[in-house]
Amino acid sequence: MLVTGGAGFIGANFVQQTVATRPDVQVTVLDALTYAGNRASLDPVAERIEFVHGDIADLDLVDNLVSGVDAVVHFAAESHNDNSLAEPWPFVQTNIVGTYSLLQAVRRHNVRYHHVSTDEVYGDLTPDEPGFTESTAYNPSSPYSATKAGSDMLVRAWTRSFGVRATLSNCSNNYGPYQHVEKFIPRQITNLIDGVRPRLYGAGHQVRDWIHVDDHNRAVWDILERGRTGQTYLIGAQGELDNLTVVQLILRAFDREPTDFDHVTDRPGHDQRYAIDASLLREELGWSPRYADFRAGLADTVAWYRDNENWWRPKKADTERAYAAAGEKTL
Ligand code: NAD
Ligand code: TDX
Repeated sequence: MLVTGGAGFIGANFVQQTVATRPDVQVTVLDALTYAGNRASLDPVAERIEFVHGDIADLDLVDNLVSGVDAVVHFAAESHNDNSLAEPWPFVQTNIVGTYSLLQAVRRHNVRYHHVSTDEVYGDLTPDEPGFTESTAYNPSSPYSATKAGSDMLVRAWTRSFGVRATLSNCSNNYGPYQHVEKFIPRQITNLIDGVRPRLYGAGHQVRDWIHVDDHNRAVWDILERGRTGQTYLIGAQGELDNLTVVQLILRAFDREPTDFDHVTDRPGHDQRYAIDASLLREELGWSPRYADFRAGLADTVAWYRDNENWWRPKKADTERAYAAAGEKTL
């Protein structure tokens, strides 16, 4: 199996889960080791996998790697909304051109392909609307979500026009170990470890539908093994919480007062609410989340960041400098 983006957050957890639970699967990781990639996230399985340092948009490299595998699971992406607002070009290049490169290779070699995508392609919801389903119309808001939407459309077209054996999944917000400190939950946990107050965009009323990364990755395996070709599956664990509540749960884990955070500049075009209806995945493939309790999963995640400072420390100062350079200010 070729796993792209295997040195990133979800990809590294996928590779670790795969090595632990499926000893018959041989994994090759292809990762460009951008600012978001970290070889150390694969240290626990380094002896059990092959690692290739390279770009998914490199057509010859990708063609060569794909020719030797039975399946491709495509996680590699530029993944952070705030970065896509500051500089959109890498998102177009990696998310769209990179996906094109993989699709051409799986088409040529008739290799099974699974495409990992996001619920953000559907835009956002008002408080009363039902959750996204597989038939919700695409309506992306940010350069990040627009390029993910574009990549999904390429997959659909290559499936219909060229018979590529592809499945797609669109998942909600993930949390868990090995997530980059630019993202909401690890940023606040590592701020608190450093004695810095959490940073909440605007009033914090935006809602995200949280899922533990291991539950996401078990769903990816279910789809890979039993999903229907051409089908999209939404992945979510009924984990809707507003950002203010999440910050206050993190503060509680550090025995700090619930008001001990700062409101900072809001994100332009900030999506208000995401929510997933995962009925198809649950009913057709029998998937259900193991981390039904967000508070327990969050406690594990806080413990992981406390225990693994060596992993995140090298990225922390640069990340905070980038937020300051982008103009983030306390309100
Ligand atoms: P991440 O930013 O942590 O990791 C991305 C990885 O891709 C990094 O290791 C990076 O080095 C690699 N990469 C980037 N550009 C590359 C290129 N051109 N060639 C090869 N490798 C490259 O991202 P993540 O949070 O693990 O997200 C993984 C996938 O899951 C993405 O496709 C993302 O859109 C999707 N997703 C993420 C979430 C979430 O909450 N994080 C939710 C739903 C879907
Ligand atoms: O410091 C912060 N303060 C804050 O209030 C940060 C970094 C974020 N936020 C808010 C913005 C969002 O409403 O928290 C929420 C979550 O922010 P992110 O972690 O940046 O995630 P989001 O923009 O929702 O996108 C994530 O989920 C979908 C991933 O980064 C995407 O890759 C995935 O597709």
